[in-house]
Amino acid sequence: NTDLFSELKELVPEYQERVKKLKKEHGNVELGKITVDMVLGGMRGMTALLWLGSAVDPDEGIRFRGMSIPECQKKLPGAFPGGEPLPEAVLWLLLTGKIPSKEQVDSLSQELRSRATIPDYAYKAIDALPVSAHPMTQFTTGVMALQVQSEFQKAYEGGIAKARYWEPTYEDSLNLIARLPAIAAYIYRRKYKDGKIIPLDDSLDYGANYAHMLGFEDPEMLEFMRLYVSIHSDHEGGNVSSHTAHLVASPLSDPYLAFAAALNGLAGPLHGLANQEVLRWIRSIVAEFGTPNISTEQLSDFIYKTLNSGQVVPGYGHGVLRQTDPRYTCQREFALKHLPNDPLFQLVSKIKEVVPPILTKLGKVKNPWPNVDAHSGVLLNYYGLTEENYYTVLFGVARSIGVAPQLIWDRALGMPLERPKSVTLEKLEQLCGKS
Ligand code: NMX
Ligand code: MLT
Repeated sequence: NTDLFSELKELVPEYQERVKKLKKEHGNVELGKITVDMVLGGMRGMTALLWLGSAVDPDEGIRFRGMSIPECQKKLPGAFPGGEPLPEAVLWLLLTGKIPSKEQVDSLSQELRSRATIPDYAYKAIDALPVSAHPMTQFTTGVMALQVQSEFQKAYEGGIAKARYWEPTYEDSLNLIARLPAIAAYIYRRKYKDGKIIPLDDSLDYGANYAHMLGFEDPEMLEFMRLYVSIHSDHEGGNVSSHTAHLVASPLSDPYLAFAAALNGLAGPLHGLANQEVLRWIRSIVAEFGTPNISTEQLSDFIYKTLNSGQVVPGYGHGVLRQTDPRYTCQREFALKHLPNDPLFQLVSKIKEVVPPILTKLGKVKNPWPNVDAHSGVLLNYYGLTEENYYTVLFGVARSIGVAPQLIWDRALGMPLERPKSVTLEKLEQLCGKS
């Protein structure tokens, strides 16, 4: 079956049955305790969300439908034999739990291209903002303009039955994923280049087409974009952007509304904006010493200067991970293969040696190791995408591939409106025996 919708349609009854059985037979099984620390500590460690596509192990990192990044690199189709996994293949995997064939992936590539028409008013909505607006502000504006074409909203207004909600959600999701690269590329070219739109190339896959529309043609950059989009797609359900999308979609807000909200969370410097902050920070190191080729002592002094001024070291630490992020590692492997002598890559490697012991010494940082954002910027910079304020937009395009499958499943499984209980400070004190 080369049609993703048909493949999914076959799976829906089976998944619905599994969820029904769990609710009926095991609804009272306890998954853990809720402590005061969890309520005051950003809900860390609280298992409270169903997320089908991926799960993060604190030590091993992300698995997409049970597959590690190296396994995905081995088993998912690439643009050529041995190439990086195609984002379309990741989308197929996350949505269906099945490894797609090359034919299935090619058919999905074609389908995404055929859905990628951008209404003129979406460009105009972006044009209404000053060019100086942050790329993420322009991006959410563009996504909100795309919402005008929501199939879910139309179907709901037309009285669609609940059992079929997932179908227009699928339509919106695929349209959203298909249209994001063109919107994102428009913002890049408007803000940093000549403003001219580079049309989609019908011979290219999703990741390569995004690079192409940004204005890049180097096959190595195209290949890096495939890897970049694939590894940034999903990071289980609790990260701010994915959790936000799921929450906002729960009262039946359509995928555009939910994803625009997700992007607003991604734009925070402790989440997706960290990739921008990392390159800015690396550049400030180079500016301070006049060269990227600095000693361990100089680097150590600079890190302490950052910490002593009350800032975090961007690209280090994580809410769940307790080891080096495998998304960092695969980018490092890519860099070792393609740009081993790049001075900024060498600086990134040095930072990885010097930062963790310093963060560990602080005694409060739970994870001193690098995350995904510690590496992406130097690779993008090497291939000519030097404007770091744009980096979170790339992350945002990729995140749609992780978020959308769950929104479709949320509707297929009839997931309810999300509404957890909160507690007042007085009540919390009372519960702790401090009346
Ligand atoms: N540099 C300095 N201090 C840090 C760092 C860091 N990289 N990471 C954690 N800490 C501090 C943190 O600010 C907190 O301090 P305080 O108690 O004074 O408020 C303390 O260590 C304990 O924090 P953790 O429990 O280790 O981390 P938490 O789960 O709260 O936060 C992050 C996780 C990712 C927000 C945090 O590690 C951070 O701010 N990192 C830098 C920003 C970053 O790289 N974010 C990107 C995450 C990945 N992504 O793409 O989303
Ligand atoms: C992500 O990819 O969403 C980040 O690593 C943050 C997270 O998982 O909390």
